[in-house]
Amino acid sequence: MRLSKNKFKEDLIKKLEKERATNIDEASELDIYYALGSLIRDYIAENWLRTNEEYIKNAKKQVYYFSMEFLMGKLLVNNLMNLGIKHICEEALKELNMDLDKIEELEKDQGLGNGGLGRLAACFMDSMASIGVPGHGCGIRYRYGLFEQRIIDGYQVEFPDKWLQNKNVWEIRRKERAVEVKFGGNVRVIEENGKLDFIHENYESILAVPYDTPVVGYKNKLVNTLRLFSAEAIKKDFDFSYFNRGQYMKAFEYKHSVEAISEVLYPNDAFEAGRNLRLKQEYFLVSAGIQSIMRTYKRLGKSIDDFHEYIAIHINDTHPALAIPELMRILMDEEGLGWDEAWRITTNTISYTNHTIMSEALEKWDVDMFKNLLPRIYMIVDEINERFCRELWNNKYHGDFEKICQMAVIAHNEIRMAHLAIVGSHSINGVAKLHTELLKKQELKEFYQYYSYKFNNKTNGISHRRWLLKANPELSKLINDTIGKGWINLPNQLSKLLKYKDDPVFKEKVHEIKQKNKIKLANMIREKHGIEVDPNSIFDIHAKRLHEYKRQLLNVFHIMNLYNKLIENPELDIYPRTFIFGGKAASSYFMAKQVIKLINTLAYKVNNDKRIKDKIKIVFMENYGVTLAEHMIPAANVSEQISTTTKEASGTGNMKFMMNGAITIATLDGANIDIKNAVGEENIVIFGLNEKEFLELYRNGTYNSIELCNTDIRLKKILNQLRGGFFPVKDDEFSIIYHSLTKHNDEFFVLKDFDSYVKAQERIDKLYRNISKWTEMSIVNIGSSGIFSSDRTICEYATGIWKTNLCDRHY
Ligand code: 8GP
Repeated sequence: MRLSKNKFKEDLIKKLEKERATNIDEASELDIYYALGSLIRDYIAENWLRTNEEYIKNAKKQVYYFSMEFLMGKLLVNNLMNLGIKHICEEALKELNMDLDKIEELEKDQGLGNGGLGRLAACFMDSMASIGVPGHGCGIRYRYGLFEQRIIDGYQVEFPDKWLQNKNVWEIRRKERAVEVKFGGNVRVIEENGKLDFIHENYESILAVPYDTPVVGYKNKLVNTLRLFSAEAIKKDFDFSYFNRGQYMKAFEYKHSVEAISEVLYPNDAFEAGRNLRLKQEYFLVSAGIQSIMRTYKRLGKSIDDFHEYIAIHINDTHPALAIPELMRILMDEEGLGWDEAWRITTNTISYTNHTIMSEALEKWDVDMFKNLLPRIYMIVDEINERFCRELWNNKYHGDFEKICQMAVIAHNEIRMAHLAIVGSHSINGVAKLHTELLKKQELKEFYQYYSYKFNNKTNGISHRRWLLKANPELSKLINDTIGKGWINLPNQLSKLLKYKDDPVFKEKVHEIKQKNKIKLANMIREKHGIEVDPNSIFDIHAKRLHEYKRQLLNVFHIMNLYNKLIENPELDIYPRTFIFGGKAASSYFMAKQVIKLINTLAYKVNNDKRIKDKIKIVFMENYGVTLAEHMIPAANVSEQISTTTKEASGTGNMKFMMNGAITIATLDGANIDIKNAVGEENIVIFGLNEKEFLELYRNGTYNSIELCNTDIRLKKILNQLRGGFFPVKDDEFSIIYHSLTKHNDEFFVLKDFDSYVKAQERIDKLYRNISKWTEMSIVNIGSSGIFSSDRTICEYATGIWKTNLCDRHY
């Protein structure tokens, strides 16, 4: 947008006066933050309104991205950037003796997600708006996002994330657009003129109130919407009859039970069976979302028969899979369509992404619980199952009960959400080539054989605007100065950097910027954790959710081995290294939490051992989230992407790190493979079992972890150290880790890949000594990262799945 610095200052001062009743001399940083937020929203408003009007007027096909998680992070600077006024704002604030970075710190992260899946949804929001796809997010406005992690005595301790404690300047509450969501009760079936009517009665009604947040496209005047629903009681806030009798708890029970639905995000990155509240949340989201879409659709004045021509609904994993029976319900019970017509529309509207093959994440609901909570929806799911099983019987598997039972939507008294999602949608995609192949060949093999035409791959991507332009302003400036600004709209243009990989001046600048980013992170580490780290050491970063398959433990064992070697020989020639970790463990995942304790215990021991002369340092950074990632990633030299092969569906952190010039140490898993193909083998460090070797070993069952330990003295020593005496903790503190690797035969092949990993780390050590060569590799990584922009991914979804207006950009 066009705006002068003076006009901006004027507007800001007016806002301060009007909304904060203060003037520029008296204003606190918080006053400035609120005034700024409100001002930016004003700037956005006109385009937001116009975008919506235009969508309606031109009846453009709309995409609704349904997700239980949106990990948006902070929005202030992102919005300024996308409006094209960040520079003006910075300058204006400077003249007023304020600093935008400081103001930004006051904004709370919108942390409504666990990890990869939620952050992907946020990157997709940015890309849809920026490349011009009419796409909106649909989610839950949890009052508490993912817990705040603090490390106390080395342990993770969870605290509520009160992100809404202060006003959220970005959202607009739209009470008048609230819809009712119904739970429980019973369904009465009436037959009239040969037609069945389903009357849902005795239900409990809950109000779903939308809060809309604008999603601003990059300098294109387009503003999409992220709509998050909050649960509210319909009739009464509290029950006076109880209140008057002094039964205060009882008086508020109803209100609290309703609000519980949107109270807190489940802090799990896997499925937690048997949680009635979670099922409630899932239905709450889809019912509210689809009813609100219906309303918008009605305004178009189009026939209900053409619904799928104008609306695409995408479900982010199976969590919103009840969108299928809910859309069926509305089309049949409210719009009066017959089953076949409703089914045609539903399956053509809905598409589904699978994000993991980890079986613990596969959602299954107990039939009785489901039936009680959602009686009408259950009837529809039951009918979907009946029809699907009949179809299988008639078309392909006549008499094959076992196969049909294997594929059924309901079996063994459980509803299988993945099966429902596959049967009820027209597209199923994995998130990286290997992952999609595994879905086809293994996890969903039967479905692929039956519905091969539905399966496709959409390799993940990240918003290069957030993860490079915003997170790494100095590098972005250098890129602009070198190849122009075209890459911001066309990220593939980053490849123009490749011709500078040998240019000494450019290399020197890239190196300098990395150093500066490292110094900033080192300062942050000192301030937050009181640990002194050397910015000239290699910054080796492992940041993601804690999970056994992500193998933070393998990283720890490598460090323990290095430490053991240094104790034996303090003169050992290793390049100084700072190992930095970040990540949260699910609050119920004891093993993962013990790994955090182990990292911190090791950190304490290593960091305080004078004998090793600061050659290695370890830091566990507290409360990893979007904002912390924005500080850590630009400072990384080494990116740890070391999951057990086949387990990481894609990974997106891997893309963020490479885009910022880190060299990846990786297994051939998920999108690491695609990164390797993009940068070439010589610009990434690969180790470990590949997919074939892994599957073979897994299947033939010959792996014996104890035997391996007995033959590798390094491992033997490390495992012994876990058992007691070595760390200042009680002897059985790490017994769960010890047993997982021995008694339970090392399910994730930590020990198996250890030797290969150590060698790969030795290669990193050697490579870094030649800083000129290293920087060249770094530039190749940055220059090859364009295809990992979510602009490319969204373009593929839009053309391949949603069939919305085509992207006119070339990726
Ligand atoms: C993650 C995958 O683990 C990761 O590889 C991928 O990059 C990311 O999704 C985006 O596609 N999966 C999840 O976060 C996930 O399955 N979470 C749900 C269980 C909550």
